[in-house]
Amino acid sequence: MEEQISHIEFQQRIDNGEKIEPKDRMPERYRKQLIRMMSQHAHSEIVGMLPEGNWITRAPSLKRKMILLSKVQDEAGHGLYLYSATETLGISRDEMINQLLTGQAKYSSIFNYPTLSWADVMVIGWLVDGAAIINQTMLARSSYGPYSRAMIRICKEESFHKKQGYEMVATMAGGTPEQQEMVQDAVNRWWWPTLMMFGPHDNDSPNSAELIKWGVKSKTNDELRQSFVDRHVAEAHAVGLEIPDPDLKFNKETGHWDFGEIDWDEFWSVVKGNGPMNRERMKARREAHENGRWVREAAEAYARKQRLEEEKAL
Ligand code: BYC
Repeated sequence: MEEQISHIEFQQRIDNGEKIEPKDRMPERYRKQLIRMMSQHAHSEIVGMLPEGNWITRAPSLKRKMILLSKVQDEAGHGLYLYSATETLGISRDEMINQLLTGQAKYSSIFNYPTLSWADVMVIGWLVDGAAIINQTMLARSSYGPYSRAMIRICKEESFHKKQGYEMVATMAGGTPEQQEMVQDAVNRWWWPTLMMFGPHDNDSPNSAELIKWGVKSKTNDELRQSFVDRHVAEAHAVGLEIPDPDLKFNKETGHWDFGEIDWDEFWSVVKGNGPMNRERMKARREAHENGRWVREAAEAYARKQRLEEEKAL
């Protein structure tokens, strides 16, 4: 009964728009759902450094190299804010990393596709960061204080990433026929995987109803996907690019773009670990974790030494 009352009180706080803070009482299921979603989000930021990181040494100019380096570094920062925010729910960073490296935790499907040309870097900035910001602007209003605050800063940076991606796309789309072909090819390969980032259709999304009830999400997967399509079709057409979807059609009655069906078999295959780059991505993360072991051990040894010295001085 007591548990039931606390559930009602908790729901009232959510319905009143109050933020839930780490030391507040919360249903165990709310805590678990947040750990699942926030840790997956953190992993996505870190694994998401790999596809673009692949082009840092081959950027076409010093200016582009510096921009790309900063962008990839920003993604690392996003991962770190999100791991810290998730730690406030009572899980350690070690446990989260272990869940990623042993395949128990997911990360976004989008990062399991290869970056075949420099144009992929531009299109990731435009489409992938563009999708991320639509989703994350919603999450900046999430009911869990540390998650929503982390999102505010992340959204500012993602917004800049998207602008730089679109600026590069627009430049290349206005270039030579070869450059136009290269950027169109990248759009053709990234469009559908980007639509998949928003997750399964609402009818097939087991977590959405609960997350919406608790104010973690305020829009459904399909609503966010539609906002993304509406915004990005207009941006593509503005620079003369085509969207690779024969069913794409403006619907005057709804005021939205209708679009074709996503290949859900491909989506689930990637989510289950069988996408084009899943194995390489996990191998890279495992190696990075092993190669960084000495740094973690050295930092721990230094912290121990500092503590002992502080104790001696007391
Ligand atoms: N990929 O019930 P559903 C970035 C899973 S990185 C893989 O709808 P939910 C960037 C889902 O986890 C930022 N799995 O779930 C970085 C669930 O499985 P579990 C990326 C997916 O939680 C570098 C099952 O399918 N953004 O911006 O209501 C460079 C059923 O789904 C995916 C985030 O991480 C997917 N795409 O909604 C550039 C956003 N979709 O966990 C850019 C934070 C679904 O029950 N996350 N699944 O085993 C979210 O907003 C939500 O968790 C999702 C899924 C929309 C992803």
